[in-house]
Amino acid sequence: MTDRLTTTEGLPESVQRPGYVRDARGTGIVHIGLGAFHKAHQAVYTDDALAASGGYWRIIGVSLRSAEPAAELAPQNGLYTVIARDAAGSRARVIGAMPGAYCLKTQRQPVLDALCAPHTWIVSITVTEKGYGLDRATGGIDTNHPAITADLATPETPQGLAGLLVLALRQRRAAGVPPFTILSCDNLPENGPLTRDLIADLARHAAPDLVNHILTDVAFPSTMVDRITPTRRAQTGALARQMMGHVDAAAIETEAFSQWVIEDHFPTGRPEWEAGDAIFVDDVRPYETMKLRMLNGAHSMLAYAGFAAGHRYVRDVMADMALARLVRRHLGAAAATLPTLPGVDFRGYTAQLEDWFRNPHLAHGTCQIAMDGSENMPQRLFSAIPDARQKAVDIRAFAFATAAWLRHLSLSTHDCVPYDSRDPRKETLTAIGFNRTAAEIVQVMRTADFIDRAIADDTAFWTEVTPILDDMLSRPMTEVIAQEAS
Ligand code: CS2
Repeated sequence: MTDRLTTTEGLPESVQRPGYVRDARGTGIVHIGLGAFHKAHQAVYTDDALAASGGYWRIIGVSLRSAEPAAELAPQNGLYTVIARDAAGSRARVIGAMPGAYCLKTQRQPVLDALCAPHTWIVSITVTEKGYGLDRATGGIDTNHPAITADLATPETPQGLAGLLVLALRQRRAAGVPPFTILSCDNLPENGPLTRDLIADLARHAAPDLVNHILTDVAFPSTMVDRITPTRRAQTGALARQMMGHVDAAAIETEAFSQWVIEDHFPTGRPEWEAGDAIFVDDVRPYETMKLRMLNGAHSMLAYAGFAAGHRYVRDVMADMALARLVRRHLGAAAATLPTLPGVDFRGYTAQLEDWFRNPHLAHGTCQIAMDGSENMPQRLFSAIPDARQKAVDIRAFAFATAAWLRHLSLSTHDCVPYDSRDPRKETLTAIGFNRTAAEIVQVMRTADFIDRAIADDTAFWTEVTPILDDMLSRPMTEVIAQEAS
């Protein structure tokens, strides 16, 4: 029987391992949201930083609800393998940046102790868009979000991100410990200020005397993060065992490319993430808008259309010539809505994105990307429309992507095979999208509270969406795609 990965001793030569003595490095970061993405991204940059210049920057991982990520890491001394896959092959790297991890739901006190420790200088976050509990219309808390409701009712035992941060900041202040810097790494526009306003709004209700402290003393740098990281599949374990000679229950697969653009505003210090090629800038926004509209926007379009056309993975979508053409059209339209970005060539970026999407070694599920549309579509798709209007860019690509999303809400393929929708607004969306005509769906969707008023009122846009949706609901998606691409 193969042993569990517990040490970096004796691993095959080909495996990259931490370039520092793990136990000599203390912890300085608490990371909330212990999914594959964090393990493939920020933790890797931190590993590079620790190897390059040391510092007390190891990471305590926290998942809010699932006990699994911490349980997987515990018997492995926090070690896990990142397998980067592309045409050049598969490369395994053991990450040592995370000595331990906890689950808030089952291990509340150790989580609070870690957040309140004076040596915790950064709290980073990847809880996905739906984890914030954000009311998009106000930029404050969504009082219907289950975690926000819970945290307002019982602020001393928070369950969600905002409640946890407010309590930790409150306890730190009471103990005379300066606040940590809060670093959102989710695909949300202006994720720094967005997180600040959310936390401040929760405090307004739960701890009013903390609001000023949050707004004036806590730093919230913005970031743009990028690394395509599918959820773990059954074969990931077998691959890890083959490459490492050990069982690694926490192994993940990811693409070889990785990017991190960070606003350099860390009054409480930070690791030398430049060592992993992170880029520090004064203003992240142009990068973030580019990534959200191009990579993530095209991802959403190809996931909704590709899923309905029977494509399981992104690589299958890219092998469908008609759909690949629509991906290119979408990328072109999204790029045309953006302001120029010095040093960035959108055509080159488009070619790179197509290459990453084609990666035959990555099993990135269309059903994975097709989750949480109500949280994703605003910044990925809808935000481009006013700019498209202003720059006289054809909105057809955005109308097609929107129709594909709305078609997904019908919860049944053209052959009447049912599937489930995964979205925090599932009930509302099902009521909108199930068993209705295209015109009815569009009409109701335009009144939804998560759609920006300017977009909802753009009648010409919705007039373009309706016949495409009608087609998608009445004909096989492959036919609709072929016609659209011709
Ligand atoms: C994807 C992203 O699942 C999705 O919605 O669009 O997770 C995407 O893979 C990452 O943002 C890439 O950095």
